[in-house]
Amino acid sequence: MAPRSSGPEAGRMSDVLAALVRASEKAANIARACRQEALLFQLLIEEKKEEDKNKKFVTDFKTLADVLVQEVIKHDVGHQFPVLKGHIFGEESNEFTNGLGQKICVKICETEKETAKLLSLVLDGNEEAASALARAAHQSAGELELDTGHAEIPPSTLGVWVDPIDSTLQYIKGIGDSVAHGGVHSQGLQCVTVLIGAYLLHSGMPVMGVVNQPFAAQDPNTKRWTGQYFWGLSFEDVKLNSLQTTPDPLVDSTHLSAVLSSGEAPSVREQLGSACGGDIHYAAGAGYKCLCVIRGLVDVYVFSEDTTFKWDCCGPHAILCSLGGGMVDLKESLRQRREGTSDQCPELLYNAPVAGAHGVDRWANTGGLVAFRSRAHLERVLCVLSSLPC
Ligand code: 2IP
Ligand code: CA
Repeated sequence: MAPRSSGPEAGRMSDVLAALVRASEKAANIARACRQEALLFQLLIEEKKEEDKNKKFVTDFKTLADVLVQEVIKHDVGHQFPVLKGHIFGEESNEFTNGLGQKICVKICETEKETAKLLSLVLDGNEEAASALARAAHQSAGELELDTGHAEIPPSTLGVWVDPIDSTLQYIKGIGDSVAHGGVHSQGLQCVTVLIGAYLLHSGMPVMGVVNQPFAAQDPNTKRWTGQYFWGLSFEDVKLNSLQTTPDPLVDSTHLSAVLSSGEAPSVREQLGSACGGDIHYAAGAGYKCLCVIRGLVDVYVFSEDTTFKWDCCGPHAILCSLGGGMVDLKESLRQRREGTSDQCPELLYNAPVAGAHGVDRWANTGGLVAFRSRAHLERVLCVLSSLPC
């Protein structure tokens, strides 16, 4: 595929966004391919190294699928927009150690054959599995045109955060028959998402995002899964998304519904539980919980802990902004209100690491978050949680 942009500064926003959506579709294809072949899937699990460990899980998993998906996204987006190459960041390191103790950097090569050869080193010589993965990595995701008008943005001003497979635990568990309550799945493959978000390097504000749900529905007969994706763009006055809904000016903020992590602090669960009068859900996956807000299944996603990261939020955040909502730092918002320094809530930003932090914690959302579509709901949450220590 020839690069589409004519120069480093060329770039209709729709072309960049289409590249992100296409990459997410390819990622979703790989995620499905790995999951649907049990033997292949078993081969892919490797434990995370100490530094990279999400401290929340006793055992977290890094899968080759995860790494491969991230490399495919980097490769495809970087190929189309070469200036973005050094600005695509993700959760995973691409270094693997095989059974012989050899360190191998997983990457997408020029040809499918070369990629298969490299992958077979990671897979201790399992050429069949390596070829299957390489095939998925080199398959075209098809053409895609997005009509987002003529807004332009130089790709060189953008950074990109990628979470190749959010909710890895659900991906590994592979539960296919979870039942949704109020449209929300508490667990299962439906909670798995591919998250890609672009932000402005200078300000850290998110501008474009894709949330791809590879396992949205399963055919009861064939057991094959189909996915769906949602995108959004929010740059200056341009606000567009694939949901085709307009923000409702008459939001009923007296009623509140929320989705929380099952690991949420008891006090937050209690306070929000009573404010929501029972309309509260618990679900796996930071990306999936954001998707529940984006789709209007719940009003807010609140998280008071520090175990979400920039790659979990950037893509969904851009979509929420395109809907007139946003994603703010919970504790910083509460603190500024308490001190009377500002009643503007600080949005999460994506361009600066946490000072003094190491490993993945450099990119943690340390003050927790509130994801919302309407400011009225955000206000309500801050009011309900006003006594939370911050
Ligand atoms: C995880 C994943 C978890 C989430 C955690 C994220 O990302 O989304 O599900 O915890 O915050 O960092 P919870 O489900 O309790 O909200 P990953 O699966 O990519 O490690
Ligand atoms: Ca994640």
